[in-house]
Amino acid sequence: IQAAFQRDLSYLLELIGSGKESLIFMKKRIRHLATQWLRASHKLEQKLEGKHRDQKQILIHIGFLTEESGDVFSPRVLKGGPLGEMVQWADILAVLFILGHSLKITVSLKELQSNLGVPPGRGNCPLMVPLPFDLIYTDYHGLQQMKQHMGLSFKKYRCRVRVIDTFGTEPAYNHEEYATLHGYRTNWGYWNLHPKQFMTMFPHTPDNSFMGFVSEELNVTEKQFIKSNKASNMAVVYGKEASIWKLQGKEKFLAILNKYMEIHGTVYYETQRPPEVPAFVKNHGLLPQHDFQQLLRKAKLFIGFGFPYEGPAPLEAIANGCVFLQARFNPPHSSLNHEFFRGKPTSREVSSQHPYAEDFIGKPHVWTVDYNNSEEFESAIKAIMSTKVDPYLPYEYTSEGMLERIHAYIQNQDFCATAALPDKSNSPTMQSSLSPFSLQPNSTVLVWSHNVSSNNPPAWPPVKSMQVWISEIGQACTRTCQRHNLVCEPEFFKFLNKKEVFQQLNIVCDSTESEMNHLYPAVAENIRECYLQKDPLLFSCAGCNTKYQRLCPCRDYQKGQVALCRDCL
Ligand code: U2F
Repeated sequence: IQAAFQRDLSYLLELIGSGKESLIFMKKRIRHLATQWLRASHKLEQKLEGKHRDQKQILIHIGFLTEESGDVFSPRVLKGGPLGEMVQWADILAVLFILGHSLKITVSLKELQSNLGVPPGRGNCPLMVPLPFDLIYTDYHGLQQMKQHMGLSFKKYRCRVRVIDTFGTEPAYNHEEYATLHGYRTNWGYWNLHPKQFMTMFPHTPDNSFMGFVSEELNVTEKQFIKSNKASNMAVVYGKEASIWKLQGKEKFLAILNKYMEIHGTVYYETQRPPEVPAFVKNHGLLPQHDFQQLLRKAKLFIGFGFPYEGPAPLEAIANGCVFLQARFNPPHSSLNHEFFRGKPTSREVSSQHPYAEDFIGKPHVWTVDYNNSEEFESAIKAIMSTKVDPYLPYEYTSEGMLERIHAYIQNQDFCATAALPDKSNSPTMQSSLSPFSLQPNSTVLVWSHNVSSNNPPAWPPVKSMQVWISEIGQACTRTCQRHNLVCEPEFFKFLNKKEVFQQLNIVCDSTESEMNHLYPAVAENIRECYLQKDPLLFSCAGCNTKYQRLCPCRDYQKGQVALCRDCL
């Protein structure tokens, strides 16, 4: 069936149900952003020019909101607890609904079971029940519940699952056998999913799919108004929980800030002012989302103290014309050295409170400085106060951008097909075409030189967006591609994982081995040893080791929409 854009959001609000504080928050957000969503849906519809879109049957099971997983978030919605996840789920619901798919939404185990067709009380039944959904969006908690309650069907249908996973899961942690053998086991498990089935809040690693969320958009008049009404000496502190004010050493930089600016906070409190918040700070208490945006519209500066990591608020601040000032982390925080990331299935190094803001946005909107260096901090404040900055929102965080991206995933990502036809499906084509790549003059880059015709479904992203680069020793593919203004595309590893490709790259291999290692294909230059990847599930953009130069499949991307290549729509 053809999917038709669906614009009556009241039906979605009904589907969501009510009761929990978290659901109320999500519905309020959807209602508040309704006009923006509708405008975006018209724009995308025009852009797609009537292109056929399949309508999917979709189950959305928000595991972290179920009582069975403890539902620790709902009671904290009004108390300064994390809202980022709720923001994202609200937007996911809006997107899937507007794109015209048929949705079922569950936030309890009972509803999940009844939608899956599992008879209640038949928890671990080994039955093979046909799954009435093409796609299931859930999170790690929901995944666990499905595994427990779907019996044998779980294995068969897990390729239809999409896991909303804030910080991401790297391939080395996802692969059961590999994780167990090499110390990548975590509390979140090793699910042997296709790594692109994990969907993150920011484009953290190209190994996963970037889901994202949206920020409120402004029209030209609003932007003008904001610009002329900015209070150049007003700062808002990032953080709604009093605990962030416990940060050691904050007195020094707060004193400097206080010399120049009036400091505001939105820290939750019950009856009294939280003792952690100094008296010179004007605390508004936790604000409803919309009021928080209004505060940001007046403020010049949004300042982070180092926590929470990678939340939505800095994007909202920048979208409302604030400059975001944050601390550089040196050394970077990661699961190896920081409590918050410990046990998370990623080795990503977080170089500041908000690496996306640092790397994808940067100056003049984002300043990342060393807070221990008073001079650097003070001169940043002065410079910020005297710079005029326009409100800015990257396209991928607009409603149109998110609709477009999720549309592209739904119509093109098919992990069930790959599961049925593992990597080998591409070999015949590769072998029959002797020179699938052509060498560029500087001899490091290979580009796909002609169309591949085969009976297999066409690759997505399309192969013509591929460029192959060899990493420097000790460099991850993520970084290698970035350095060439490209993005690593793990879907293309299968085209590189061949002996011939080493030859075409002029790499001399005295021997070639095929092993399970998330850094392969790679070469150890000094010993002229080449390595191929034995298990496609381990293809990984992330990861490096001082022994290897990696073969990196990079691709182009649309400006402001890193998830999509130029010809991806
Ligand atoms: C992040 O979670 P947080 O909820 O702490 O992230 P924030 O960036 O603070 O923003 C969440 C929303 O809170 C809203 C604001 C944001 O959309 O509009 N808000 C509000 O409604 N009222 C206020 O007074 C202030 C802000 C992240 F998203 C999670 O994934 C992480 O688990 C968490 C820890 O790193 O950080």
